[in-house]
This record gives sequence, C-alpha cells and structure tokens, in this order.
Amino acid sequence: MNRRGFIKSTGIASLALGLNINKTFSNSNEFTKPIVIATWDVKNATKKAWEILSCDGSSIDAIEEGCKVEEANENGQSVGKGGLPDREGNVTLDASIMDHNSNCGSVVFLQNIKHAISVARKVMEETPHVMLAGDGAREFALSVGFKYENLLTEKSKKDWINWKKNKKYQPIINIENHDTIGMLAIDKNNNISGGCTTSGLAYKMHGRVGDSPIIGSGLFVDNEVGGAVATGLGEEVIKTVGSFLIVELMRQGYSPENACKIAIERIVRKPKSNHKNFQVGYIAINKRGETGSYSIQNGFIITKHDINGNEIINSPFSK
Ligand code: SD4
Repeated sequence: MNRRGFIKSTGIASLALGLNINKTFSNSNEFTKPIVIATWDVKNATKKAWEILSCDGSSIDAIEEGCKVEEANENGQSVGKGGLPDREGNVTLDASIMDHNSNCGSVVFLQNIKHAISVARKVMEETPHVMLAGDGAREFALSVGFKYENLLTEKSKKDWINWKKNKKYQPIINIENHDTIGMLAIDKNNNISGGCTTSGLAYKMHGRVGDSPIIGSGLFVDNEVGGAVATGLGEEVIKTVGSFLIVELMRQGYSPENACKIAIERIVRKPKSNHKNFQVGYIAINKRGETGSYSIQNGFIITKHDINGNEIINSPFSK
C-alpha cells in the first residue's frame, strides 16, 4: 500500500489481542489529498468523484455523484438500474451515506427509484430520520422529485428466468455477485464522507436487507478518525458490525489495512465460520489520507483516484 511516514511497531497490543498485527503510529506526514477510493473496478465512478474533489468540491458531493455513475450503469448487475432481482423478480435497493458531521441517511428495500444514494442523502438532509424503508422510502423519494422507473432490465430479467430454471432456490454466494459500490473520500478541507449503494445479493429472499444501508455495518465515518465501507456477504458484515469496528481500530492507531484485516479475521475466525464459501471485502481511509483494504478471498479489487491518477489495486486477502 502507498504508505509513508514513520512506522513504529509494538508487540504489546498484538499480545493483548492475541493478534499478529502491528499498530501503525503516524507522525505529521500526510498523504496527498484529496483522495477517493471505492470497492471494485469502478473507474468511471471514481473519475466523477475526482472531478468534484479536484475542483475543491466537498467529499459528500463527490460520494453522491460518484455512486450515481454506477447506479445509472445498466451493465452493473448489483447496483441501481440493471441490478439482479430477488427470487420473485423485484429489484430492491439498499443505500447509505454519511458526512463529516456524522450525519447519515439510508434507504432499505427501495423499489423503482434508480438513485438510491441520492434518496439516502435526502433522508439525511431533509427528514428528522436516518432510515426509510420500502414503500415509505419510495413515497418520500417521489415526493421530493425522483422518477419512478422499472429497474429490471431485459438482461437481468433473462438471467433471473434462467436462474429459476437451473439453480437452487437459495442465494448464490460468490465473488461475481459482489460489486456493490462503497466509496470513501477526503476533500481539500480534510472532511471525510462515505456512501454505499447496492441491489444486494442476487436472488435474495423478498424483503431481505443487507449490510449496505446499516450505519456501522456497511458504512461508518468519523471525521476525527476515518471511514470504512464493506462489500460482500452482508449478513457476515452485520454480525460483526464491520465498518464501525474498523474505524474504532483506526482510532486505536491501526493503519487502514490492518484495521480491515482484523475485521476480516473476526469473520474468518468464528468457530463455525463457513468463510471459504463467501467473500467480504473492506476498504478504509484515515484522517491523514492513508488508505487500505482487506478481503477474505483473492479477487477483491479497489479503485483509487488521487492526484497521481485513477488506479485499480489488488486487495490483500486472508487465504
Ligand atoms: C449485501 N453487501 O447486500 C451487499 C452485497 C454486495 O454486491 O456486496 N453486493 O449483502
């Protein structure tokens, strides 16, 4: 990982936690800001976010506009329009957003509105609530001007029909299913924001909600410390409150990568962990602009855009 600065290791914390992971203490060296990172190969999304950040725009605007690129991309089958449906053929979306003041908003089980991330932002900014679900979320979205549309594309409909013929009546858990977009950005004013948007697991049970709209699980930001976001099998992320855990580990002095690694180990080391059959990936950024990621399986990639360009990075993984 792109890491500068004085690194001081201590065995004390590792011994106390029984972990072979060193804390990373930072001196005053800063990484180049602004920066945006995102889960998976989403160069168009990070490019859009970077356009905003590089013109001194805010991290929250960069997050919303960046995530919208993937929501509108009908070829992406796990986000927004074109997302794979649930077992009954309904495309249902989950999204969350969090700003540098710890304001947050989310929508769960949202149907017929493409830009779930923008609805989540409206929930954050224009309601006294944090989460809106289902019909209530859709009615709210329509009342503030969002367009009602059919999100099931011909391609996703065909795939669903084929799945019904050939597959077992249970969600398929593999890496190809997981390209939720999770995004974190730090702007020129040193403010961190994050967002996460997904159609969730393909062929999930009707009504199933994943980690992405759950603040602390799929996403967490604390502007004093940093932010984290998750992708992969949401049930496992929820059980370990992964993103909050990562931010708290960074508060204790762990680097973003090591914090993500510990959160992944929480999942992998469970007594009856079935982790060989699913993927979870985390990305994180700290206040200095240091970034990191970690996943269970090989194959998790992240996209990072800073002044040096827009690049894809292979994530370290646990097995
Ligand atoms: C979920 N974390 O709903 C999401 C899945 C995912 O692309 O990453 N999908 O569990």
